[in-house]
Amino acid sequence: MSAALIVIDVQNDFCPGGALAVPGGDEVVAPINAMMERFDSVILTQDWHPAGHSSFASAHPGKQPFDTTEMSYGQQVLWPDHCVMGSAGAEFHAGLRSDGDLILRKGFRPGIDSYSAFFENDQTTATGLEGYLRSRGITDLTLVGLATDFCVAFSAMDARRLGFAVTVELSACRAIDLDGSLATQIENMRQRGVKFGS
Ligand code: VGL
Ligand code: ZN
Repeated sequence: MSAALIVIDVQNDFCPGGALAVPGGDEVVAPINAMMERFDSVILTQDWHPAGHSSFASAHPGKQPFDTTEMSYGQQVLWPDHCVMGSAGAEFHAGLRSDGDLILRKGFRPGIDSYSAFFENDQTTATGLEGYLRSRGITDLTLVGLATDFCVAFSAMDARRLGFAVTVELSACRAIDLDGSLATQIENMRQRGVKFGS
């Protein structure tokens, strides 16, 4: 058994003062740093969008942030512009240890969003993370970071679908909670066999 800590999107734009601030987003930094020692491997992800990305409300005339739209791959929430590649908002929170083994970027294709660290929102375009984990013999994943009900949840459920053992450490996650999405996604994760840490 080999275990990895996967740190999802602990970036300035998801922290207080950022473009898509998650309430208490910066509170995850200290517990995540403390957890890193306990894992064989630490992997960090970055939400990484080109300017004008199709998940931005600003790219859809007449739409406001948090409206939804229909994309070729299904329904998509439209977000404020965030995590534009190379911008300060896309950088990791300055207090986060970022000396992990792998930094994986996602969401860089203009026409498709990617909440999950494994597959983009069409559920088929792979990021390559599965191959990285398998070729290193990693079987058990603990997920932490932002946001619980979007990128953490989608990553956790994809990981279960791929056969990994998955724990989400909720004390080191914070949620956006759009229209009850936190409770919905906790239940979805539970049904798919995701375990929850304290
Ligand atoms: C995320 C919304 C848009 C996340 C990323 O990291 O949970 N949420 N892009
Ligand atoms: Zn995004």
